[in-house]
Amino acid sequence: MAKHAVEANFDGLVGPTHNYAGLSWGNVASKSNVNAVSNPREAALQGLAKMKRLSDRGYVQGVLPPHERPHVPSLKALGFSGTDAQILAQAAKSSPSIMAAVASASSMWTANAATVSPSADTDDHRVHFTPANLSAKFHRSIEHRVTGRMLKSIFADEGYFAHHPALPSVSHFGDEGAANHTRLCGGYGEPGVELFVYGQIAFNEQAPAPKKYPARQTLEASQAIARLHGLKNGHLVFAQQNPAAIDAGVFHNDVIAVGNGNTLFYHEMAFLDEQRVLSDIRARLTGAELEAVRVSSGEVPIADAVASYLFNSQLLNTPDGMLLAVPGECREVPSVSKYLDKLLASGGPITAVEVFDVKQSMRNGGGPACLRLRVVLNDDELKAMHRGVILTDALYERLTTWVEAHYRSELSRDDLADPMLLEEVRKALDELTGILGLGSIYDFQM
Ligand code: SUG
Repeated sequence: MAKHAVEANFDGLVGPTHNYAGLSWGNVASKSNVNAVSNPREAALQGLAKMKRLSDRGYVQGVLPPHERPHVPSLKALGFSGTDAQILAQAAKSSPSIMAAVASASSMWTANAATVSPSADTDDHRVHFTPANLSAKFHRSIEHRVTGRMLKSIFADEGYFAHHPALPSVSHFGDEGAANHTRLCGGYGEPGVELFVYGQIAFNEQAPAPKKYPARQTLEASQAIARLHGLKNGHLVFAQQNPAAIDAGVFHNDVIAVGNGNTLFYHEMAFLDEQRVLSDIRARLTGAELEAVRVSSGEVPIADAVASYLFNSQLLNTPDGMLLAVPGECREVPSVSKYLDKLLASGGPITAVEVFDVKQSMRNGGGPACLRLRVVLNDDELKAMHRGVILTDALYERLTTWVEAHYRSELSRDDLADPMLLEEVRKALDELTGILGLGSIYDFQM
């Protein structure tokens, strides 16, 4: 019999080095805001406010801490040497792009942290985690080791949780985690269908692929994760992302589709073979009929979907239906705002729309859905995990005070190599692991 389960959302707490460095070719917002001055304090407070609102609504809300940035061990591995201050100065002088990459706060987008398969789907009935290698971008490829440590520390009980290392970090196995993975199901505790969306087939040069921007996820990576997680065929659908969408700035599937329960909300340009995707899901979904909420290009042109991040919304169960938690930009793009009004009047599965302000993150191409990693947990698993990262009123207050004490309100590219910034970050993170009860997870703590 299916066990009672919930979807817990783990948001990445925005780190003290949040900045706009234009590091992500193919991500339109990242490129268009390059060198803008960021406000890390505001970014972290916006993220915390989002978490608090959802936690107040009764959703299980967790926090994943930021990574240590600038990451001096990555600079050492690239041949920079001396004291930390000398290493930062050398890197800033000779390789400003490398310096910016190791200072990025990109771990905030925890939809890319890992792929997670709930125990109701896996062979051994444990929850499986694989940190994403994020090999498409250097600044993100340095996240997975620490992400793995965090996940192991939070989900430590091997009786319930299984952890795999990231896939080999080469383009053939490029893996972007849950941003390209959606689960559809009747109830969270029932076996579901895991939809893996890939941008290209690495070992088949003839297969369709984008022409302008890179495809970050490969079929081979998605298949490897499915094998590692012990997912049977009956639970699996692999679908190719439409290369034209990637070339229009849809660098992850979660910029053009989001699923929850039996509902898939997507743009008509999301998949290369839309009808096959729908019929494959329908053939496997048990305990519910698929509700496909399709948005046409006539209603929302793809450029507007990318500009507003309509599909990078969180789709959440409510007592009366489903809530779409959208970024504020959705009400600023006329076609999208009009569409949302129509959606609400349609009597479909999505019954509420609420706006969340995550502008600081949005300017780097990260909407509400990018900022969270979904982990479906049954009651026993929820009890077994480390509870210190679950947001309560007290933890929210504590984290807000912590941000206000440690974060700068302005950061530009020239500040990234400031040795004082590194010191501030380490002091703040050391305190944070204490607040969250996580033990030593950072390189500087080892
Ligand atoms: O990987 N932006 C991130 C945004 C990730 C969004 N995640 C999801 N869609 N799930 C990326 O492109 C920009 C950093 C900079 O340019 O400074 C950046 O890494």
